[in-house]
Amino acid sequence: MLAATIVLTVVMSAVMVPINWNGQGASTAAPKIDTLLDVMIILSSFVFALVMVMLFYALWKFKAKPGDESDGEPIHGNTRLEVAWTLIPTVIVLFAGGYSWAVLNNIEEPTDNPITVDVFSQQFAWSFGYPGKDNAYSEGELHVPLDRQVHFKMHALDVIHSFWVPEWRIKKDNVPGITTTAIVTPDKPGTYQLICTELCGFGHAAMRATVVVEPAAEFRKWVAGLEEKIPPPYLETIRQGTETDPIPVGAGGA
Ligand SMILES: [Cu+2]
Repeated sequence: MLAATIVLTVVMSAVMVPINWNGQGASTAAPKIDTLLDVMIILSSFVFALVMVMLFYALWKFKAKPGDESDGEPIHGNTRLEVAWTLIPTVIVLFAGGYSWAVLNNIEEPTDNPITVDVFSQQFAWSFGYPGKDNAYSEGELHVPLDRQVHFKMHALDVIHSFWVPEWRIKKDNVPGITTTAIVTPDKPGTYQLICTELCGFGHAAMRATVVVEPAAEFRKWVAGLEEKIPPPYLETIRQGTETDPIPVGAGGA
């Protein structure tokens, strides 16, 4: 049975691990999260294989003979089996939890000079506030510098939304009344899409914004050219939001 379980685990992992489930990666977190997913696939394959092998073994081994109409034997527990089916899942879940925790700690490790960008979400649009110029503000288009850690401070103006750029792998809820933080270091220049991934109303499916990752000099030029300022009610939202991020973050200069 153990041999069959191992063979099935290896076959399923060999089919599923090479698939690029998350698509292109464009942040320092992406390869770490993709590796985490691969490890979870292997663990899940093992659990699935174990259950299937035991199921089919039982079907074959304990099949009733033709004409046998008698009741099954009553079963009064099996200590060894019960210890095994408690211990194995406990070890797997603790390992998965510990490993995920370590990855999250690693990808959220603050660097020396992060930049802070405010994210405002509302039905059904995104807008952004930048440091470096007095409350510079853009709607529907987010620019960030390449290879520099960005701390996105999330402010929901009405209902819950969720910030997701698939290439960065990070997803974070925007919740009215509190300020949540997503930490990302984009490491590939290009244009991406910010997608709302929390069903927030009728226009949810269209709640997207363009994300441009560009070298620092171009980013500074772009922010300097912004004419609009963060609207006063939005500044009030920032002031009133309860900070949930334990890491003290100053307004990083551009
Ligand atoms: Cu939405």
